[in-house]
Amino acid sequence: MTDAEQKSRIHKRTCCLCEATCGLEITLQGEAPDEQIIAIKGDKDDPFSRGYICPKATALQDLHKDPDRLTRPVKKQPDGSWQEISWPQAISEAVAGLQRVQQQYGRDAVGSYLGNPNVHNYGNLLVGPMLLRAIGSRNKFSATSVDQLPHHMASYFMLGHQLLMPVPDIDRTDFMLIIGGNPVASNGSIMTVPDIKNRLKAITERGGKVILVDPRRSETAKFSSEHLFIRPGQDVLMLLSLLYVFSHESELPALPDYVDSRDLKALSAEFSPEVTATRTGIAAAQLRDLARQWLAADSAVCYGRMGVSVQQYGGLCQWLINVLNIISGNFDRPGGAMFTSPAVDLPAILAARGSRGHYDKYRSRVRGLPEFGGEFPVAALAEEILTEADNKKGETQIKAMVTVAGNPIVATPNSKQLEKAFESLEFMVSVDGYINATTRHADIILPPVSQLQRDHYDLIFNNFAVRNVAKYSQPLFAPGAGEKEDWQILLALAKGFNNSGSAKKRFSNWLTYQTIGWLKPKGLLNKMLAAGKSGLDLKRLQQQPEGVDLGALQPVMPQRLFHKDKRLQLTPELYCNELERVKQQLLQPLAADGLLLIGRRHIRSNNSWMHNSQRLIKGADRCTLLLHPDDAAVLEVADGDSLKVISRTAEVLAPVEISDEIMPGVVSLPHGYGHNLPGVKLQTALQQPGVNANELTDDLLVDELTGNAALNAVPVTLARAS
Ligand SMILES: Nc1nc2c(c(=O)[nH]1)N[C@H]1C(S)=C(S)[C@@H](COP(=O)(O)OP(=O)(O)OC[C@H]3O[C@@H](n4cnc5c(=O)[nH]c(N)nc54)[C@H](O)[C@@H]3O)O[C@H]1N2
Ligand SMILES: Nc1nc2c(c(=O)[nH]1)N[C@H]1C(S)=C(S)[C@@H](COP(=O)(O)OP(=O)(O)OC[C@H]3O[C@@H](n4cnc5c(=O)[nH]c(N)nc54)[C@H](O)[C@@H]3O)O[C@H]1N2
Ligand code: SF4
Ligand SMILES: [Mo]
Repeated sequence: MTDAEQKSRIHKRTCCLCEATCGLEITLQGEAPDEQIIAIKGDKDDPFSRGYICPKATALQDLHKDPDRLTRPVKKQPDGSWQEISWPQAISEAVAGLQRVQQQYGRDAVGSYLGNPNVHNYGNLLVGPMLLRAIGSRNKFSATSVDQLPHHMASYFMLGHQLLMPVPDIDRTDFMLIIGGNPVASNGSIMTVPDIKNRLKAITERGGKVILVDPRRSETAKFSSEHLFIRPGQDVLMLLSLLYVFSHESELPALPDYVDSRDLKALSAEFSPEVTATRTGIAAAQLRDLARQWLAADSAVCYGRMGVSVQQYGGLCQWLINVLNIISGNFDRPGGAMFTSPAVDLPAILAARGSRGHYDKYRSRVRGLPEFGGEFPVAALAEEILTEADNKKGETQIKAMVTVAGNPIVATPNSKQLEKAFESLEFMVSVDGYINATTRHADIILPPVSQLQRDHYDLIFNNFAVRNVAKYSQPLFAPGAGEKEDWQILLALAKGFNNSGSAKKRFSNWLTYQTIGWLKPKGLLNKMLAAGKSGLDLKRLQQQPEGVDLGALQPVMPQRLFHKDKRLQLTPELYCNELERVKQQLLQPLAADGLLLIGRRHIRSNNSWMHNSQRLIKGADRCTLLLHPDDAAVLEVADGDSLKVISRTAEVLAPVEISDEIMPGVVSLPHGYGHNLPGVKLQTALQQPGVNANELTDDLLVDELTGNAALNAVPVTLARAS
């Protein structure tokens, strides 16, 4: 054995980049502090991911070593340059700046935005809410309202808890209908499912069917038995027609006795497949065939994701998907829509503290959009910053922002307007490792350690996994001298705020902060594990770093319902009322001209923040406008030509990629690009900056019911670049 071999070690951990939670096996060589990663592979011993990883996992080492990643707090200087400052100075100036704004304008004058990586970081999940409470502002926003808000709301009204979300039992189903999800590129979402390709293949290999409904014949189509095009934004009509066929023309099993329902025949009476076909593009016969296959299958599940959540009727779509799963007899049973029994039972823990979710307790100031779970829809963020408050009415305008692991300027609709809004802020603090489109507006940036320098437990995604699993990962590398984890930064900020309120309240906060600082998120995690039914604790999990399999999903109903009466509400009033708006829309003729813009994801990309890895971005430009050959012919453009894409909010210039994988009348542009803005420090991403699709998406296009942004089916026109 050579010296080098003797000094190599293997580290096992969960990849925290996306929802699939794959097991990694990282080989290192050398001795600290010069230890080098020599390989990142899939961990074959991980009982859940079974050795699968995607290319992003290998980029974890690039993130860790990225020269653009900040490791010290920085403060913006009057000339726009950044200067490193100490942690004590950074925290105290950050708190002082935010408190100054609150003293002048009121508590709500500080807005917050939490981005997606927060849910992949259990320290942030535990300490983030404390910071928001310490800030004490109603103006809270997050990536939820450009994403899964409709799922939470359907769960809240139907099942009684916003986090009790059904998961497709993919490993046992005989029929899977996927609407508006592309798990082969995204690796699954609200369905934590590592190794999706093999799991989809297994369905067809055991004689089952996978049917995909998507305006694009996506990567997932290759693993499906059938693909149907649907006109973007019309899914609600397809789902209502399925409800029509189920309730008017089919024999359905009896509803479980814990379900309360209105007359489904009456609800769907106006949506026969003949009525909706011209709008959806799915012929009546095709739709009936789909319904027939679904009901004939021994077990079946319908799963809908971004394509149906982030559109004008996202709320209704997710409700209807649940309704169809329930009435077809596939709820809470193997092969259908099931629920996890997680080792850390987040819904139960939160419910015990009185937190199941809430809706429309108050509304946003400018547009009057409803809060959900204490957050406003992010489509309303820019207007809350830009619209002057009427002081006589006691209104408060947002004058300062805190962003934590978020890039709203690239991630949320009408980016240009949000940029203008952020430029007008009096003060801004970002907890983030990069100077990007959003954080360049900050006065102070507080950077956390890299993904490999912290421990990990999947507090959220184990709740939405297709098997019951648990796994704890130690940090691979210790934080460098003077580096902090996210939770330490958030806790320091929260402590800094604790100088107002009564002496009693200040003392109780102080006690809480001391306890967290002492226990650390790890200690809290251990307590939460102990409170669960799995019998696991941290010690046990640390003995098995490849993860523990707790078995297939089990029936849990009706005990797991969170409504006090243990009833499942199939047809909550507000959903039924919302159908009126759909009926009105049915009467309007379809716009004859123009195209509809939808999004897309690529396996080598992750929202806006992984384009700084050369390993990932290499190859052809992926930020292209997909266009059907018929539409290309009308415009007389060829592959690689640039086209102007014009919407109500902006126009961008994008290179064209002609393909019949996209439906005629539809164009697709991925999100997460558009890095070439003044001040952005992402040297690798800037080599192929792309354009920001969210300059085209519209803050005024929202699902009225939930407030979720409608980022899909945005009307656009195209023009040749002069
Ligand atoms: N590689 C990679 N993986 C990721 C991410 C990433 O950026 N890159 N992001 C992660 C995040 S944050 C999330 S939330 C998940 C999302 O996971 P998914 O929802 O699986 O991801 P998308 O690729 O957005 O899939 C949406 C699909 O809906 C289709 N679609 C668009 N409009 C409509 C419509 O009106 N109707 C129907 N029926 N379909 C429509 C699109 O063509 C697309 O195929 O992915 C996660 N995983
Ligand atoms: N048009 C269109 N827009 C979309 C979507 C779409 O499909 N189409 N998808 C939407 C979806 S599903 C989502 S989830 C949102 C994502 O919206 P966001 O979460 O706002 O955006 P991200 O691109 O994920 O940016 C994450 C930020 O967190 C930082 N970061 C990464 N890891 C960490 C960490 O561990 N700690 C800290 N403190 N910071 C970290 C990164 O540097 C980056 O600045 O985008 C949405 N926007
Ligand atoms: S699919 Fe890729 S990014 Fe997602 S957890 Fe697995 S390895 Fe990580
Ligand atoms: Mo997301």
